[in-house]
Amino acid sequence: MFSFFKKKPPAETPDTPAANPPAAPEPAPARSVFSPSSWFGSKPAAEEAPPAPPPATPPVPSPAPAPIAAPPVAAAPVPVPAPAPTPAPAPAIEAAVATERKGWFDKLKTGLRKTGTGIQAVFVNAQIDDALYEELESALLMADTGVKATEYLLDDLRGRVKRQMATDAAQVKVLLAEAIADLLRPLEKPLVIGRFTPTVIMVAGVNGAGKTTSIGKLTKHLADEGASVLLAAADTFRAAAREQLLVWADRNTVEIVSNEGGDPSAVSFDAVNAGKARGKDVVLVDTAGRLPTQLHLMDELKKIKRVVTKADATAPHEVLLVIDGNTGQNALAQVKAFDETLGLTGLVVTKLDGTAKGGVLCAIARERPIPVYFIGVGEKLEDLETFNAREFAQALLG
Ligand SMILES: Nc1nc2c(ncn2[C@@H]2O[C@H](COP(=O)(O)OP(=O)(O)OP(=O)(O)O)[C@@H](O)[C@H]2O)c(=O)[nH]1
Ligand SMILES: [Mg+2]
Repeated sequence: MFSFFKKKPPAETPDTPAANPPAAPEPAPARSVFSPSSWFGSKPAAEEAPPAPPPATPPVPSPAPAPIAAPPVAAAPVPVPAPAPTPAPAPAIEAAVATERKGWFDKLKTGLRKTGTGIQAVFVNAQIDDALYEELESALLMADTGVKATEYLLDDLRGRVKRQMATDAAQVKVLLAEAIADLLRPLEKPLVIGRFTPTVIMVAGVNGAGKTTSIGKLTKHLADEGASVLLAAADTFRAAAREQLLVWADRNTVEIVSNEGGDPSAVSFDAVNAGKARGKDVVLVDTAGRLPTQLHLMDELKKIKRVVTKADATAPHEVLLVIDGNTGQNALAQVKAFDETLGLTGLVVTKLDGTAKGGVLCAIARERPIPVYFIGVGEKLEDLETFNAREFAQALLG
C-alpha cells in the first residue's frame, strides 16, 4: 500500500480508524505514476528505532508495489558508472519509475541549460592543459559554484584525470560529472512521512522563493498518494496567501487552518492540534517570506517553531527552507542564516529553470550540506521532484 506510511502496515484490515477520519475515501490503490518511494522515504531500514514487529498473520504476497529504499536513479544515457544496485523493485514499478524519471530528466536538463552551457563550452575542441582548468574555474564560478566548491572540484577532477589517464576533453567532462555527483550525493535524502502522525513540516524562506507553490505541489502529490494533509496558513500577512494555498490544494482532501491577520504562531498551534485531533498524516505550515536580516521576523519564525513544539512535543519533524535557485551565492547565505535560526532539516531549491546559477548546490554541499529534498524547474505541478545527485550532474553536463 503506501510504503511511506509506517502507520499503515501492509495487509491492513480496516481496523478502527482514528476519530474524525477525513471524508476522503479509504486509501486508494497505489498509483504507479508517482511511486511513493520516488517522493517520500519510508523509515530507513537500518535506523535507530526498533522496526515494526512482523505482521501477526503470515505475509501474504500482495500485488502492492515493493518498497524501493533508495532515491530513484535516472535512466539517463550518460556514461557515468552505475550506482550500487538497490534492492530489486517489482518490475512494473521499476518501469513506471524509470519512465517517470526519464520525463523529469529531460525537463531538468532543459531547466539547467543556462547553468550548464558555460561549463560545457569549456570542453569543446579543448586540450587537457592548464588553460582547460582555468576556463573551467571561471565557468564554475560564473555558475555560482562558489570559490570553495570550485577549488574542491578542480582538485578532485585533476586527480580523476590522472588516475583514469584521460586523454581527451570529452572524458574530462564525464569525470567532472562524476565529481559533481559525488560532491552532491550527501544532499540526497528522501523526506520521511509516517514516522510521526501527523508529520509536521514547517516551511520558511525569503519573499517569493516559492514556498507556497512548493507546498501546493507537495500537497497535491501527498493527496494523490492517499495521505491526508492539513495546511496551516501561517502567512497571515497577505490575504492572498490562503487563497493561493487553496488553489493549489486538492479541495477534497485538504483542509486549511487560517486566521487572516492573526498571529502566525497561533495558527500553527491550532493547525497542529487539529492535525492530531483529525488524524491527519501531514501538517504543512506555510510561513510568510522574510529576509534573514529582519531579525524581528526571524524571531517570529523561532516562535512559530516553539509553539508548534508546544502543540506536539516531537514537532516540527521537518523544518524546510525554500530557496530560489536564481539567487546563487546569496542562497548559501540564506541557508546559513535560516539554519542558525531554526535548525533546518532540509531544503527545497526552486526555479532552477531559467537560472545560470544552479552551481550553488555545489556550494551548499561543500559549505552547509543540508539535504535537498526537492528541486523545482517550473511552475507546474510536475515541475517539482526529488533530488538525485547523479541525475543532476548528468543533466548539467549531458
Ligand atoms: N519558473 C519557476 N517559477 C516558480 C517555481 N516555483 C515557484 N515559482 C513561481 O515563483 C513565484 C513565487 O512563488 P510563491 O510560491 O508565491 O513564493 P512564496 O515563497 O510563497 O512567496 P511569499 O509567500 O510572498 O514569500 C510564483 O509566481 C511561482 O509560480 C519554479 O520552480 N520555477
Ligand atoms: Mg507564500
